[in-house]
Amino acid sequence: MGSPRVVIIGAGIVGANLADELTARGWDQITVVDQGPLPLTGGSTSHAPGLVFQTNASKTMTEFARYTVEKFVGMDVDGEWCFSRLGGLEVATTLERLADLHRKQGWATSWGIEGTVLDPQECVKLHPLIDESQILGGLYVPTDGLAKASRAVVALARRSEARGAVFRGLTKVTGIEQGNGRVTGVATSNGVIPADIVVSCAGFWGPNIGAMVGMNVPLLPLAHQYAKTDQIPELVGRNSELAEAGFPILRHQDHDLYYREHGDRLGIGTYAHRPMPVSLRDLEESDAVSACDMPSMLPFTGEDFAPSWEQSRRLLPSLESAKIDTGFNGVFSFTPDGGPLVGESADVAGFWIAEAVWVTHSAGVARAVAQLLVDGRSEIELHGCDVHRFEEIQLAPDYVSETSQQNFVEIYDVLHPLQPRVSPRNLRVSPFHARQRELGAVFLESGGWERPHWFEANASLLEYLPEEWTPPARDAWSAKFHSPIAAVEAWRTRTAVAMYDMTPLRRLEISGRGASSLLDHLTTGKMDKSIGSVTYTLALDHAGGVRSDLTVTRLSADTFQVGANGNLDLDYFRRQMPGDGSVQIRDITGGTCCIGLWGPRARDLVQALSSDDFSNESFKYFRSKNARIAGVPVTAMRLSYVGELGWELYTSADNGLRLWDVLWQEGHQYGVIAAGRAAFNSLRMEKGYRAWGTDMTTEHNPYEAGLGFAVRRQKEEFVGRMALEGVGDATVTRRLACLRVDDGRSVVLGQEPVFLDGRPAGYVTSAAFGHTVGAPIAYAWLPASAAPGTPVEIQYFDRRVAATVVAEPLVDPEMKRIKA
Ligand code: FAD
Ligand code: THG
Repeated sequence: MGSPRVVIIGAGIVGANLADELTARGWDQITVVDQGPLPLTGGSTSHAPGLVFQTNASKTMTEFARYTVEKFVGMDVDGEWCFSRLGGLEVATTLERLADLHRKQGWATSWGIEGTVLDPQECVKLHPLIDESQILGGLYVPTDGLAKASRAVVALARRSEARGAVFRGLTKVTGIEQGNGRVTGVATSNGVIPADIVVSCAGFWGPNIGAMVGMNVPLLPLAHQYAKTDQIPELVGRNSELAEAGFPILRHQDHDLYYREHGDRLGIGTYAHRPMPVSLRDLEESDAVSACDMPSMLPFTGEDFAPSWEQSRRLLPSLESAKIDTGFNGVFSFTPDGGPLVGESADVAGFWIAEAVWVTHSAGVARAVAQLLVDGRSEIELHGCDVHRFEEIQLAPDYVSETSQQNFVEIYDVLHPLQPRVSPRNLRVSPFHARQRELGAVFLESGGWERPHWFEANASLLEYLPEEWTPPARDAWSAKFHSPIAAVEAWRTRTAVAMYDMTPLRRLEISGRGASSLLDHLTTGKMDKSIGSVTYTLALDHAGGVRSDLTVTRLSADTFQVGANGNLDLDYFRRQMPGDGSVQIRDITGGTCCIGLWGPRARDLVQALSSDDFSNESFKYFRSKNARIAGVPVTAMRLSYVGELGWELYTSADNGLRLWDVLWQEGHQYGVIAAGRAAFNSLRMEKGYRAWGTDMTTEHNPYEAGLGFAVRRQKEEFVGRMALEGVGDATVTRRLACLRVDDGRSVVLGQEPVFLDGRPAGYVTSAAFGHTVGAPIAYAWLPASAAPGTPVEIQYFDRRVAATVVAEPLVDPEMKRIKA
C-alpha cells in the first residue's frame, strides 16, 4: 500500500507548495493539473510582484508568512534566488498611522518577528527615494522581502517531481468524480485521473471547482492595479538584472500604496481605487498565456490610477520626471473576513480546498494542509482559516460580494479591534431586539448577529455608581467602541441582577441512542450522568489540543443540548457522527433564544415568577430543569459565564419576547438592568473563564490553558487522551496567566507583547477593565515559571505598561456567590 493518490488542481504558488510539502512527507502519488501552460499558468501567481510583509494582527497568518520566508530563502532555480531578504518598510504620514505602526511592531514582537519603528531619517537611509519631509517614521522588518513567485513555482515543481509528483499543464478540470460520498477522481480535458484525495488550489477560480461538488467557496475575485514606471535616473546602475531590487520593499498605507524595484524601474501597487469585482464567466475564454497576456490580467484603467500616481510622486520625488510605462488590473481573491479558505467539503469526503491565499502565506498554508492530510492535524491553529467558520447567512453571494469588497477598501486602514462592519447589518437578531433598541443598545456584529455592547438607557445609573466602581478615564484608542456605562452594568450584575442576551451562543441538540457514547468519545467529560446534569467539558484533537470548550446538558436519556463556540463545532460533530443513524445533530440556535439572568437577586426575581422551585437545595449549580416563568416554558440551566448566581433561561424563539418582558417588569423591584458584551467580557475574565479562539486554541493543551480540571483522566477513552499521558499541571512549560495592571488605569486590548525581565516572553489574549477589582486585567501566554507575583510589562503602542501576574480567579475563588 502506497500513499493515497492525490490530485492538486492548480499549479500556482499554493498548488506547487502543496505538492512539495506532501512529497516531502513521503506521499508519492501526486498529480498537479492546471488549465494553463506550465510553468506560467496565467493565474495570480504568474504576475505577482511578490512583496512579503510578514506582520499581521493574526498570529496564524504571521506564522504562515514567516515559514514562507524561511522556506523560500533556501530555494533557488539554477542559482537564481526565490526570496530576497531586502527588509520591509511601512511608512507613516499621519500620527494615527505612526501610532498604528507601533501597534503593529507589537504584533511582530508577540508573534516572534523582529521589527523596529524608525524615525524619518533612518527610513530615508534605508530607502533614499523617500522624501523625508513627507513622513513621520516607519516600521522596519529586516526579514521581510521579495518572493520571486513564478520562480519559486519552478523550484517547488522540480523538487516535487524528483520525489515522484507529476505536473500536467493544459489540463482543465471539468468535474469531480464521486462515489459513496467520496471523491474517486478528477475529470479533465485530458480524461479522468483517479484520486483518493483532491485538493483545489485554484485561486480565484475556486468557486467554479467548489461548485462541482456543491461546495460554497466564499471568495470574490477582484482586480487590483499594478503599474511599472519607465526608467528612474536614481535607480540606474543600482540593480543587476538578477537582483532586480536593493531597497526594502515599501508600503505607503495612508494612500493604499506599495512599491518595489524592477531593475531601474519602480513597480507600484494600489488599493486606492474603487473595488472592481470580476466575473469568472468573463475570464474563462482566454487560452493564450504570456508574461503580459493572461486570464488573470485585465487591461489597465489609467483613470483609476491617477490619484495613486499623484500620491506616489509626493512620497517619492524621483518619480516627478518619470512616466507610467505599463500597467494592468490583476485579479486575485478576497473573502468576507480577509482570511484564507482551507478545509474539506462537508458532503464529499476527500475533497479539500486551499484558496484565497497570498504568496506571502502560501508555504505556510500548504504546510498546514499537508499536515492535515498526512497527520490529521496542523501544528499552526486554523480556526480563522477554516472554510467552515462562516455562518449560513454569510455564504450568500451578496454577502460575500459586499463584505469582500469592503475588505478591499479597508485593506490598509487602521482598524480598531472592536470596529463593527457598517453593512450589511441586522442580518440576525434575537427576539429581544426591539426591546434592546428601546433601551438604546449599542450593537456590535459577529457571525451576522447583532449583539448589544452596552445600553445607553443605563447612563442614568452613572450618577449612582459608587466611587470604588467608577473607572478611570481611558486613552482615546481604548475608549473607542467603549462606554463607561459598562461599569454600571458590571456593578449592577455583581450587586443586583442583569439580563444578558445569550441567544447567539451556538446551541446543538445531539440526540439518539448513540448520542451519549458519541459525546463520551469526543469530550473529556463524563456524559453518563443523571438527566438534568450540566457538564463543562472540552473537545480535544488527537494531539490533546483544545478544539473547543462546551457545556453539555442531559435533557433526557438520549437527548443532549450542547453549548458550543461556533460553526466549527457543528462541522466537527457532524463529521464524527456514526453513519448508522443512531445519532442526530440539530443546530437549534436560530429557533431558540436565551437570557442569562445573573446577579445576587436573580433567584428572587425568577422565584417571584415561578411556582417551580429555584432554591439552592432543589436547583443546584450546574443542573438544568424544565420550568415555567410567568407561564413561559423554559429550560433553565444554573451556570453563569459572568460568575454570579443565576440561570441561562432557554425558550423557543416565539416565546422569547414574552420571557424578556415578564422578567423586565417583575425585575424592576430587584433593580434589574439589561447588560451587554462589554460588561460580560470583563466579568467573565474576573471569574477566570476562558474564551475559546482567543485565550486558547488547538495549539494549547488543557493544562496549559488552566482547564485541566475539565479532563476526566479516569475515563478509559476519549479523543486526545493518549496525547495527555504524562502531561499535567506540573509538566507544562507555558501557561495562560492572569495579569493585573499596576497603575490601575492603563487598559490594553489584546495581542500586545508581554515582557519578562525585559525580554518578549508572551502575548496578551483577552483584556478588559476589571470593574469589580478596580484595575485593568488581562490574560496572557507566559512561561509557566511566571508565578503569581512576577512583575511583567505589556507593550501598548510605544510604551510599556507595568503589570503583575496574579492568582486567579480574581472574583469569587471560593464559589460563594455563584453557589449561593
Ligand atoms: P493562482 O496562481 O491563480 O493559481 C491557481 C491555478 O489554478 C491557476 O494556475 C489556474 O490556471 C488553475 N485553475 C483554475 N481553474 C482550473 C481548472 N478548472 N482546471 C485546471 N486548473 C485550473 N500576494 C503577495 O503575497 N504579495 C504581493 O505582493 C502580491 N501582489 C499582487 C499583485 C497583484 C496585481 C495581484 C493580482 C495579486 C497579488 N498578490 C500578492 C496575490 C497573489 O498573487 C495571489 O494571492 C496568489 O498568487 C494566489 O496563488 P494561487 O496558487 O492560490 O492561485
Ligand atoms: N454557556 C453555555 N455554553 C457555553 C458557554 C456558555 N459553551 C461555550 C462557552 N460558553 C464555554 N465556556 C464556558 C466557560 C466556563 C464555564 C462555562 C462555559 C463555567 N465554568 C465552571 C468553572 O470553571 O468554574 C465550570 C465548573 C464545573 O465544571 O463544575 O461555568 O456561556 N451554556
